[in-house]
Amino acid sequence: MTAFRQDVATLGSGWNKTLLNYAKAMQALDAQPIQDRTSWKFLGAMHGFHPQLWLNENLIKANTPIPADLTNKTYGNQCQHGSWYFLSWHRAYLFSFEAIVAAKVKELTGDDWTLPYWNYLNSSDPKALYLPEAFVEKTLPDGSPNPLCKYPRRPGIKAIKPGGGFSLEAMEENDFIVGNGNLGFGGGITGDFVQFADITGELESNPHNTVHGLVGGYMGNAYLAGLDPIFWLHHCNIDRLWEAWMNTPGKTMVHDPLWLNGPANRSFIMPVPGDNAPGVTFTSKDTLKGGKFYRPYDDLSIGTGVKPGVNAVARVNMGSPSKQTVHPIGANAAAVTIGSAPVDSHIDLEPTAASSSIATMGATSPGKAVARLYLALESVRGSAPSPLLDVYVNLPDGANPALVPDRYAGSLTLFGLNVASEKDGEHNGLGYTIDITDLAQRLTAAGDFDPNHLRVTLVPVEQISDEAPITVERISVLKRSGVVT
Ligand SMILES: [Cu+2]
Repeated sequence: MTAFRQDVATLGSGWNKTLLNYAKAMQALDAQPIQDRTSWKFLGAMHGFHPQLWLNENLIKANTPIPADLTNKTYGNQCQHGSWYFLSWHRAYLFSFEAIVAAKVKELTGDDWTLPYWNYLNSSDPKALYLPEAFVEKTLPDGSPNPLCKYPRRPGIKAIKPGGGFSLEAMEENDFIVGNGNLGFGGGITGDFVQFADITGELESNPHNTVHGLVGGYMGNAYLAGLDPIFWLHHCNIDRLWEAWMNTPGKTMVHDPLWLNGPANRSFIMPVPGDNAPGVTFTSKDTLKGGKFYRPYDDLSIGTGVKPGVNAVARVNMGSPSKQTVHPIGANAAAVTIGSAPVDSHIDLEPTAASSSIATMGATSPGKAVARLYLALESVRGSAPSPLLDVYVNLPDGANPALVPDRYAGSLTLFGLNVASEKDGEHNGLGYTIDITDLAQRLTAAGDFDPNHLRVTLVPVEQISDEAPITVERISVLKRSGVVT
């Protein structure tokens, strides 16, 4: 491997050497049986594995022996989502994958190989939203089928086409985990191993989940996503965004031993190159700088929304994350079901807490109380793999949401909802938060914020219908409080 992971856009158009070698290695690994821990399918199944679905998709046959590694709670179904292990687990997953592909490239061509990243939020690159050409070409230069587009995506996709919610806003968050763990950059506290836990971190929600949904096909289903070769370039960029965030002054990483040494009840494990060589177990701290699963990047500024090393805090610092508090200041009365039509839900607020939130939101002087407001969608469940939901606040009666963009709170790609809703006793649906601080300020300025209540409208956009509805157990408003430092 060469030293630094690079932006795929800087490696040359079409079949540059890195992507041609990637294709050759992928083809060879994809031809290996799933019993090999370095096979393409085994690597994909480590993210998510559902035997019946894989059978339906013709990825395995009825008589394919399924390696015990995939079903005995060691290697299979490990991917961590809705959890503070999301970033560390995926970082080690990338490292292991990159080493296995690099070894195959070496064997086939003698070349070194490093996993590149897809810098889709690089505003200085007009082609940033385009999948690299090599991922959409029908054939390799020699005319044979292109393995990099072997598995399905949205039909005809050449570029991702984001709606309103695709952004680097997560990078403005200053804290990996806040207060009791309901909010933050990196996901909710889960001391134990949970493939899909309950609180989605800001970076995971957007751009991570968003890109999974926008590419679609296998990328839109956590049980299949790891099979699409573009998955790895996407996650490489997510990993780079985390690294950029950690290197920016004013950001507070988690130092809890539960995170550093976790999970508590089960070891994460990754395969290494070689024929079923023993895997390597690890904890989150092994993925940090100096750890055995750490890899550096060529650049942490372009397309990341931050300037590592430069003290330019985008958002007022609310003090030590452990001293900040997060409290619900209102919730709706009952679970809501969303089918093919938008659904309104009414939230009664504690008026004093709501008013004080509004009054302190804009605080910037050190020592002053400061607040932010969030909508929390708790225990969201459904059968589809990545439904898309738009969320609005205080829409005027009967208004067409599309015509009232100033009431738009955000979009949620519910990536992994099918996994998180499995009735296996291990899953409880997924939780999401949307920062509505700026929106509440806009509403206040327009005279449309009533501290006694809020109306939330959930608009189904994709993969939500009367036949395949989603349910939201509770919608609450969270007040995050701190002191400007
Ligand atoms: Cu992912």
